[in-house]
Amino acid sequence: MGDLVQFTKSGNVGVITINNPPVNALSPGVPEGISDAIDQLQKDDGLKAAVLIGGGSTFIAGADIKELEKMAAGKPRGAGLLPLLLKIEDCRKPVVAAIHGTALGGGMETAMACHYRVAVRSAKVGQPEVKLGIIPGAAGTQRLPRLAGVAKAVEMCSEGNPVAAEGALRLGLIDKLINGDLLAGAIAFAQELAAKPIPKTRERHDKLGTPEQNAPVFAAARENARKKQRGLLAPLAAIDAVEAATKMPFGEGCQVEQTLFVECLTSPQAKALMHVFFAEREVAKIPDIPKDTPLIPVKTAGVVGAGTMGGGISMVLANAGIPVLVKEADQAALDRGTSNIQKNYANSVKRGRFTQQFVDERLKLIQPTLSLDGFADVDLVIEAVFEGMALKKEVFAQLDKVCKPGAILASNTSTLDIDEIASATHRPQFVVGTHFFSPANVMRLLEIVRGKATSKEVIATSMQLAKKLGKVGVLVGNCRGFVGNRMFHPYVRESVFLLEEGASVQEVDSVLYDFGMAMGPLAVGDLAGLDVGWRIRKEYRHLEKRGIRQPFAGDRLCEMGRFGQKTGRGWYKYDENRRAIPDPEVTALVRKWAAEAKIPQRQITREEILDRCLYALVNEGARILEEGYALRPGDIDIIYINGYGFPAHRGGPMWYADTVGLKNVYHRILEFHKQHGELWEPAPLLKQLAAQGKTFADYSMEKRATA
Ligand code: 3H9
Repeated sequence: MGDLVQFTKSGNVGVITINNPPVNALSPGVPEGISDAIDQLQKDDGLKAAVLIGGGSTFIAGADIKELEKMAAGKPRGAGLLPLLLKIEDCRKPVVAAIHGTALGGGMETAMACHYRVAVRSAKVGQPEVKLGIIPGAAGTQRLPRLAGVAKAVEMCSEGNPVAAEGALRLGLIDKLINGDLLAGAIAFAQELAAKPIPKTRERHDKLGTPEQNAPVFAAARENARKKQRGLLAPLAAIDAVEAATKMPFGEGCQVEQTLFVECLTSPQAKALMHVFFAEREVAKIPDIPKDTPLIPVKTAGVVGAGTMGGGISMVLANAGIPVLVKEADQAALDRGTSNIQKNYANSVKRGRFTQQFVDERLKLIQPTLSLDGFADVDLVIEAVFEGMALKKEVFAQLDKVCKPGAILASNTSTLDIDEIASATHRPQFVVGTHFFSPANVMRLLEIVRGKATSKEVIATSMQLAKKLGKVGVLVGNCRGFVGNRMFHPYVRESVFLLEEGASVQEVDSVLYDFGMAMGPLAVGDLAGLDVGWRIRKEYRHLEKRGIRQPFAGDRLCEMGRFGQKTGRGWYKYDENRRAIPDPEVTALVRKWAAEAKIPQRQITREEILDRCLYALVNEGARILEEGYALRPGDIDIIYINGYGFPAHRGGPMWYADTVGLKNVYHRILEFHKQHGELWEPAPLLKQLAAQGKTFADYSMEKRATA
């Protein structure tokens, strides 16, 4: 049976324990071990039933995604899990799945092939495969509708979200909740089964509905998937597979599922999403910061600035249960900030995200103030004042005087030099950048900026805090714009250049939207406020090299007071519901300005729009990587997916470049270099990898090997 699965006895109940830490994935050896255990159970006349349970903190969290990655890359596939699950289901003695932690994917499929399922209250069950670009591949789409009904099965398989144990009990996915010790409860439950039937999920039909009942469920699910999971193949495939369960016998349904599973598994989307899964976990690993680095307890916090960012950050802290003082300079600004926080929470209640009780408790944790007095006791301060170096330094000098020794002093700057900010204090080792993305209470990304003196403890604490706040923390180096905004700058630059050369606002935005970006770059500018970039460009104009083309149309709009959504006009016009309407005036103005600047006008293809915008990201990303401001290409991908609306099913900009082929990307950049000059100078790392026929992923692997 190997080390991964143990078979023991407790009276007349066999106990099959899976021990494959950390999540008991169904890695090679686990299915074989379970199969051997079922053989032993059948053979042993002293045993009446069995419990299948996970050792450690969880039941089975699914197939081993590393193995799936290998299959996706062409490794021949074995028999899969299906035969084992039939063997469990056909066992002549009842098998009870005892669930704690999570039963996900193949784990859920295994549990559904057992005859009964019991769980602790904190357990969760689900079919999250679509999040990896695949669908359940071991009859999950066939057994789930038989247990939970068609509508719930369609939802769970196409959206991928787990269900908590109590909900699963109501659905019939779980037969009993166990209070107290799970194994003891499951054994007691198994002992009661001797006189009971041994139900086979695959033989149940009572919840499969009629064609008339099911047709609207499938139609609505497809419409929903097309809208909310735009461009993704797996959700639609999952719906097709569940539909097959309602239309054909179990065995045939499984064949349909298999065909769709393999189609999804071998698609570029699955490869990209599996990359994202592992990259998201790898960002937490920082080579020079060991896992056991001591953490600074963060029990209380202060936020300086109650504007959009400060207010959002205060909510994020309060949502994680951390009491927070929010400081503003004057009463009017403080009142505005407090009222915005209240409005945001009220909206969350309206949308069903939070209960009123949760919000009331959070609001009690947020304490507005006009002075820094209370800041003497807090463990962490996040500064979120206006983006200007002089002001930030003034705030940090005050914090240095007021805050207790050992408090973390963080800046929410999005572009400024964290070392210069730290120089205003006598404790630069406690200064760190925590760059939240707007709206801070919604966006998952948190760039954690490492200054040259930032201590390992402060970095480790910031990374852990990100997790506690429900964010993905990514460590970045201290360069202008850090990683995300440094790359965003050339991306937006190209989008405006394209306008100035003859493309329309809608053309540029629609190409990137159709690629899968949450919004086109120009619509993003309008949302964020065109004045933000304009102010930064003015501050840094002295650093621009003379004679190099700079985009100007956005700045001209700002000069006219068109700042985007907040002024009702930017690249688009906005109606009272903030819906974007194309504005012919902008087209005419850009044409006029381009003529004055003698920029030749031409027809621009969709392909050029896409390549110019995306390769601008990739080229800058390659520089950042080579200069060491991002640890890995995967870190850049995670930043772009979680902070900039890059489609996860494309894997992030660096992964996307790998899929296009770095040689192709490099040659296209060379063309742009020839046409548009210095701004398109290929990054040396890109040039090198293209010449070697390598990918960013190869580069990352080699770096890891030599670290
Ligand atoms: C599937 O089952 C297909 C089926 O239909 C069958 C077809 C035949 N495999 O997230 P964490 C690693 S598809 C391999 O930080 P948490 C993870 O990389 C699968 N490795 O912990 C990390 O490694 P490291 C369907 C896995 O407590 C470590 O475990 N199932 C797997 O925050 C800890 O992970 C899923 O999609 C795996 N399946 O969250 C579930 N899972 O320490 C995917 C985790 O080296 N997993 N690892 O960085 C999860 O959602 C979360 O990991 C879980 C725990 C909720 C379980």
